[in-house]
Amino acid sequence: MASEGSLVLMAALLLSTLGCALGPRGPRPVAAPAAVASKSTAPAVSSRPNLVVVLSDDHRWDALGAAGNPAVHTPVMDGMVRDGVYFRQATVSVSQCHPIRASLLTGLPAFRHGVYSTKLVAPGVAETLCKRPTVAGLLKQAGYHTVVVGKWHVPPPPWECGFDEVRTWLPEGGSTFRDPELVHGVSHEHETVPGFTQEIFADDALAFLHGEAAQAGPFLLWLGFTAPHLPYEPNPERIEALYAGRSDEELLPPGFPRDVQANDWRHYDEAVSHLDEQLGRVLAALRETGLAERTVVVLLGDNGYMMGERGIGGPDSGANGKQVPYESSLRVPFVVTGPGLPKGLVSDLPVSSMDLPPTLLALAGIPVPDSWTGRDLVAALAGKLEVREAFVEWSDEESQSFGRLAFRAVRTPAHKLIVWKDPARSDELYDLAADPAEAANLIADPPAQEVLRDLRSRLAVWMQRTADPALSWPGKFWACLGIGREGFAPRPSFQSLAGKLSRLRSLQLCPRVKPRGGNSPGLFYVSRLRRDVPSLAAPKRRVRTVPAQPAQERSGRSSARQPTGCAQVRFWPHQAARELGRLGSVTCLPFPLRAD
Ligand SMILES: [Ca+2]
Repeated sequence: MASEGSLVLMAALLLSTLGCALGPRGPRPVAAPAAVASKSTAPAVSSRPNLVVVLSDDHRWDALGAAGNPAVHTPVMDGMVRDGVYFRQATVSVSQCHPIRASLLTGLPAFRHGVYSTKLVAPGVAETLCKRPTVAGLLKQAGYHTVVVGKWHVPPPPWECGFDEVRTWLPEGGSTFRDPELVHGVSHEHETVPGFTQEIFADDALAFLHGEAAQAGPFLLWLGFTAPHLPYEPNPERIEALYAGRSDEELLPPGFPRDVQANDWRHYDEAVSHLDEQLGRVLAALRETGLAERTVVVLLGDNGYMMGERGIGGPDSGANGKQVPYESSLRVPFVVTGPGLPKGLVSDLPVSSMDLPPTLLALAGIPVPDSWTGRDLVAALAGKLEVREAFVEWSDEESQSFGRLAFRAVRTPAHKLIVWKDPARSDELYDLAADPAEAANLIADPPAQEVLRDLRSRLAVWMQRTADPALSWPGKFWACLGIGREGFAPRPSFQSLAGKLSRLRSLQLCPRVKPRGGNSPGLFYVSRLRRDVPSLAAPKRRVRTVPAQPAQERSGRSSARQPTGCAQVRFWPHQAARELGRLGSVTCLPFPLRAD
């Protein structure tokens, strides 16, 4: 974990009370990169606007003209970008239809709600998922008329999840692109509906928008298209004509590798364009009915798709072209338009799909549940809260078809850290600005260690805040000691942290800390265990003191010395986190940090 002779302090938190806070919800204004257009004034959003949430399916970030891809034809989406806010760094919190849709409804990470993947769902989720607060349920309680059309793909049916009106819907994850088998209303009976699937959904959305309930408002319209998810085709001839006469090479987006076996970009782009056309019909209906003036429209891809990059999602991959923590799997189109929102604002804030649920509630003036991990993006645009990074998970560690590759990741527009559960698999750090293809893993690159420490600290804080069970992954998130609940130092050094810790009455660190490599339990030294740290002074089952022992006897490293008068405390990190967390002023967080 650390080089010989280095000091590793298993800890990372600083205190707001010590004047060093940089809390995850800190009040610092949004730092807008120079390339980003920004407004100096806070947007004034209309009171209780209608909300239309349009979900595209397996929609890569760059399958969008406004993303800089000249090959794909998306005039309607590009128009939304001109009319609203385009979050071009948006990522999903989990890259698959089933878990992400449960997250969008419940505001919770997959590891919390239990829909881990299409193949792994915690027992009883169908009965319990929508017993929790949901976006639709909370809006309904607040007087919104809540309507669903299109792809659902959540374990309980929509009427159990807060929807008043269930129109034409697809319970499952996918369907044919023409003459699909769909369900009408509160039913589980499928019937074949003639026509193109995207048009059927748009037709039904239009039927609602032209009705009395829409005019009465306010409403939530949850509109799930199935494009451009497999099978990509058939699409209408007028859509096919958009790409006729162009070579496959011409249809690759800029930046897509030319040396991989690419998936079917022609039909994928057709599917995007057909969706774009149908979205245009929805937006036109909003204008024709006068609803546009009081309606916020969100376009969000539910996950990306690798389309053959890194050998993933190629021609024979079926639907398994996502799940992974790389850019084309995680990044999606995310555009918001509506009254009072900025127009033509291109934002590089590292927003997440997890931010949509609280943003919807905030737009409606509804308090956001404390358990929700996302951020109100309207407040972020106004500089009222900070959006510094996005977090990503894959929590299905059992399904062979997804590689049994559970991970956590933290991403900024500049960098990404991926931590795999598998201890044999190297973690990954990428400089996204210099290396957007994520070709060079910088995890062991000496100049990158400062960035690595920073991202680890951010991930640690988030995992602690969300009580992420991945804290118990052996050998990954072992051992650290932090102080305070409100914030952390992005790069705490041993000296600075030891100095601050020494000001606490409860606990003092020894001046030297010896790293302990390998798996948990972690090990750290404290010079004194005071009576007001009862769970350490009177150790419990897994938090216990052990006799002092020269470090070189364990490690054979002569440079490590047991500090005189210090005690060792051996602990399993997640239990220690819990024990220390009870103290109020002391919280344990994962990840070792190298000392100065
Ligand atoms: Ca999807």
